[in-house]
Amino acid sequence: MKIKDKRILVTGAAGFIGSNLTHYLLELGANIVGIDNFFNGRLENLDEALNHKNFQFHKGDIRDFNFLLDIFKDIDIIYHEAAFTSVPQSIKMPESCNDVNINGTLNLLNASRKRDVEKIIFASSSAVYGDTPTLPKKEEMSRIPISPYGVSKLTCESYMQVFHHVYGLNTISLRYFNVFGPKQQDSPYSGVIAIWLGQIIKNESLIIFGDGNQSRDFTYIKDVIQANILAAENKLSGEIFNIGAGSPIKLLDLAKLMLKLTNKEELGIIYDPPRPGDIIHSFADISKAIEILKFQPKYTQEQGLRDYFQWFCKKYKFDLKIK
Ligand code: UD2
Repeated sequence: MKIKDKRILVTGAAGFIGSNLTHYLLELGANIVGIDNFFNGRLENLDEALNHKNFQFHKGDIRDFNFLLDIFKDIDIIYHEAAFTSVPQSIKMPESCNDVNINGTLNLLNASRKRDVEKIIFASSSAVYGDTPTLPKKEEMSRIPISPYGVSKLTCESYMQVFHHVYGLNTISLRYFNVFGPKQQDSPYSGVIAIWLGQIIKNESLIIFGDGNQSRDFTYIKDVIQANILAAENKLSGEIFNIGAGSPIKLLDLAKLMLKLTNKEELGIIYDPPRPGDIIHSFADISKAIEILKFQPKYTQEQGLRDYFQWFCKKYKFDLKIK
């Protein structure tokens, strides 16, 4: 199957991952239908796509079944990136997280069945593992989420598998590990790298929640896109894959690295209390994706950070001296 010949629906197309995916797929020559309700997404993220002849955009919500049926015309593949994405926000608003992530995903699956969609690739999360002590995380290990967000992603994975087994729909879930890169927004509910870059730009100290010994397997967006293309081209269905860099970094080391790369070491670090619902360590075993999907991450965290900072400076005309 060649993805460039396909008609693809991207949910959450104006969000961080959805918009990066949309632009890449357009470059490949695919036809894209993008949807977003602008809860997290921003039209600005779709700048270069909006005038593209192969791109159609519809504002709407995945919880609206009739909206989905209307726009599901000859869709071959769905990349389901629309989500309630923030762990701390899910702790404040568990019902909203449940509604968007679980009910929205179920709606999408039902609409896909009705319209004979070939394949759905679902954006899951390493949050499904929770804080179980064994590292690195392998797909078959126990999953004990510790936030409503984690519960919602785990439930959606189960729905992906059930729709594969019961209705014969082709589904794949990709468990993303802390994705970062261009178009990630600096907001209190965004990923830490985008927040810290915002602090660097404003010449503020970087704020670490906790002692900075927690670690994450930060994964560059371009590697996540690679995984999504491979997942669409693979014939397997009902499967789940970890998608990470496979190399964890402590938050304190990440903060120091970001300050060093931007020549802003003088800004320093401030420690705030730990965040409730935070996982301590997260680290992906990506051998299944390497073996079956032929996934091969190309960016170390340092390379990813450089690429991201360079994009940011060009886009927003900031003059950071990147090392
Ligand atoms: C990220 C994703 C989530 C999910 C998860 C997978 C975002 C917003 N969230 O959640 O969708 O896929 O990964 O595990 O992308 N931190 C600070 N200072 C800050 C902000 C955060 O120290 O200003 C810490 C935070 O306490 C945590 C770590 O940085 O220990 C990562 O936080 P995050 O919000 O970037 O990502 P996470 O792992 O909660």
